[in-house]
Amino acid sequence: MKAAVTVLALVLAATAAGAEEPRVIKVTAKKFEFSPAEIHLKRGEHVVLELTSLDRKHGFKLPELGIRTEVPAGGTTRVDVTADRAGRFPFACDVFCGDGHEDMTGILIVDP
Ligand SMILES: [Cu+2]
Repeated sequence: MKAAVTVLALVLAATAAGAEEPRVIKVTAKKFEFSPAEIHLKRGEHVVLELTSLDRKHGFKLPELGIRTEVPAGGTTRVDVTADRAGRFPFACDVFCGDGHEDMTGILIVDP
């Protein structure tokens, strides 16, 4: 009986831990676009953006939420995002990556 209770406690603990895992949103970066270029989340939701470059080094700047990071060539960078307010927040590559770099933009849409 004691063993059964222990197993149940472990299962409950594992379930609770799983519920706190942030949602991972995979985003690829390449000349000259982010995909998806439109990312949705809910206000207060903790998500992880997993940014992967398919070619060279890129930047990821989302100034209204204070986010700025770089994605190495062929590599992946994870960045935590929790938006405390709803709105439409533009992001852009801020590492010059060639003609067309200026078009490398996207938008994070936070639903209320
Ligand atoms: Cu760029």
